[in-house]
Amino acid sequence: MLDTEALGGAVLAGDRDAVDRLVSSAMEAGEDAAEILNRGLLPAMDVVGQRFGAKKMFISEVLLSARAMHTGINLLKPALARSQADAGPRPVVVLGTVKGDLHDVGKNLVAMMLEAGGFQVIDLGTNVATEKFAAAIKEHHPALVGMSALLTTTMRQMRQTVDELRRAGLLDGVKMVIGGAPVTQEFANTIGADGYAPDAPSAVHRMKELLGTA
Ligand code: B1M
Repeated sequence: MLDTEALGGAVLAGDRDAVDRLVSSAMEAGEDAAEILNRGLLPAMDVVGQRFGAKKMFISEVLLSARAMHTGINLLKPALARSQADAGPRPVVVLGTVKGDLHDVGKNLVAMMLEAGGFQVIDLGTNVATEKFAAAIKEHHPALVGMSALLTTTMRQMRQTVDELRRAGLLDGVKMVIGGAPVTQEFANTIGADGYAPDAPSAVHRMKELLGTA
């Protein structure tokens, strides 16, 4: 039985041990991994965002919440992957949070859901400069590149990175999907991205659509 209140409270308190215990016991009780993620972990991170925005939480506390969230996500990862794994060849996605941006909770969720959805993810992490995207594209020949930005300032960086990769010919034949809280479909249109997704499940769906496998 999933105790959403206790789990949400543990994320808010940044209590990794409690998150570990509550997620583990919910899984042992047969609770669906996607339910634990969608009803227990994600809503708590929304509350963190509201409190941070209202200056009711310090950055240090937000970081602890983000780490507690990662603890939960890591526990769910194998179950989510098992439930959705694909038997066919796995299209490669190069994924990263753009230069100047250190937010990775959402990007990690996207990575996890993509892996669970049958993609091979080359996760470049956060604060990824154009050169690093370029090197990964040359090395891994991905079908798709995914970029995340959580700050209005790094949306500008996203535009620059996309422009630079395009000018270098590195996006020829490669589909580009972007996301992150301030990113919109309109912004995706202005920078010429092939797709925008508001959340991790729709990122997987959009990428499959672009490959014609949705
Ligand atoms: Co920051 N931060 N932060 N922060 N932080 C925001 C983004 C902010 C909205 C908070 C606020 O003011 N209300 C605000 C941005 C304002 C703006 O630019 N408009 C902000 C700020 C200002 C800052 C700093 C500048 C604060 C400071 O230092 N004064 C600083 C910047 C540091 C930097 O990056 N250079 C900063 C720092 C931090 C922490 C390090 C403390 C921490 C990050 C820890 C970490 O990620 N490891 C942090 C956090 C946690 C947040 C909030 C509270 C939560 C973000 C989060 O994890 N959300 C955030 C407020 C908010 O978003 N409500 C905030 C949960 C996550 C699941 O959602 O990341 O949106 P999200 O991802 C979603 C979708 O967006 C989408 O799918 C995900 C899952 O469904 N998605 C994609 C994401 N990437 C995608 C890619 C895709 C498709 C979909 O395709 C490839």
